[in-house]
Amino acid sequence: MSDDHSIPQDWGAYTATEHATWRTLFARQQALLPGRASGAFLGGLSRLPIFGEGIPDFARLNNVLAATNGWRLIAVPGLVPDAVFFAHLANRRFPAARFIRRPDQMDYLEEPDVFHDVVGHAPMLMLPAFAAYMQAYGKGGVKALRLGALERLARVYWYTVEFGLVREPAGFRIYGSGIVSSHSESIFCLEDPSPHRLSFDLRRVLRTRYRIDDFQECYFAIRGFDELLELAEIDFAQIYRDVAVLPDIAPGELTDTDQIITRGTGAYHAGNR
Ligand code: HBI
Ligand code: FE
Repeated sequence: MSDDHSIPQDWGAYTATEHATWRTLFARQQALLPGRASGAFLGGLSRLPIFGEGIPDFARLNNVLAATNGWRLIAVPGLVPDAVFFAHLANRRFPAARFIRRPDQMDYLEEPDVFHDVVGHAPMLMLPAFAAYMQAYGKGGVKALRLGALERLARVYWYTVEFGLVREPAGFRIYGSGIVSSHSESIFCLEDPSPHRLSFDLRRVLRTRYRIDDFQECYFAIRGFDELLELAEIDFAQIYRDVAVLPDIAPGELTDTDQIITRGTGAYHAGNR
């Protein structure tokens, strides 16, 4: 492993079982995502050489990603340190895990694998506004580390890149990678009465804790991808100072100023505590 934590993908070394895991995961999402995932996501996916047969070769994906918005996937063993992660994003390199989950982890795993990283993240990198937002997040991450604001900035990533919804003319749609790569959450986030759905608000999101071990209790919907592009142009330093004096908000909590789209019942998590 080099300093930037990259490793060769070594596509030829994937086993038949690993390709079969991909096929199962991909077929499930292919059946679910039309009508649930955003047009930007579905369009990006259709233009990439990502298919149902097996784990894609990053070199082939990179030919298309690089020619479109200058992004590339680089293979990594798994989670990389924050500073390394941000440095890659700032240079339009997305670190994608090489490994795929075991057959007994089809429905749930905490650490991102190649299915999550490729199916979840690569399609959105085909959209110019999103491609710019991700790079800005990398640059912002480097600054947040210096300002001691990483925990807050990470919430923005979580509630947009990983678990974001977007308003489309026909209704709310998914663009968050953590949702589009999850069979159960693709349904839960849009259809279950339990979670809150709120309009995205930067200061609100910077204060909102999140759970990494279960469905989200709150989803934030953007008006469109221009809203993310606007975030990419803001200087967060003053905003960090503003929110530093305000209390954090629990994942399932509502506040007086929330722009509520649907108020959740909280029933799912109440039954799972
Ligand atoms: N590493 N490979 C990988 N993928 C991630 O999504 C990732 C990471 N390291 C750090 C990280 N995410 C987050 O902690 C930051 O977004 C805050
Ligand atoms: Fe992710």
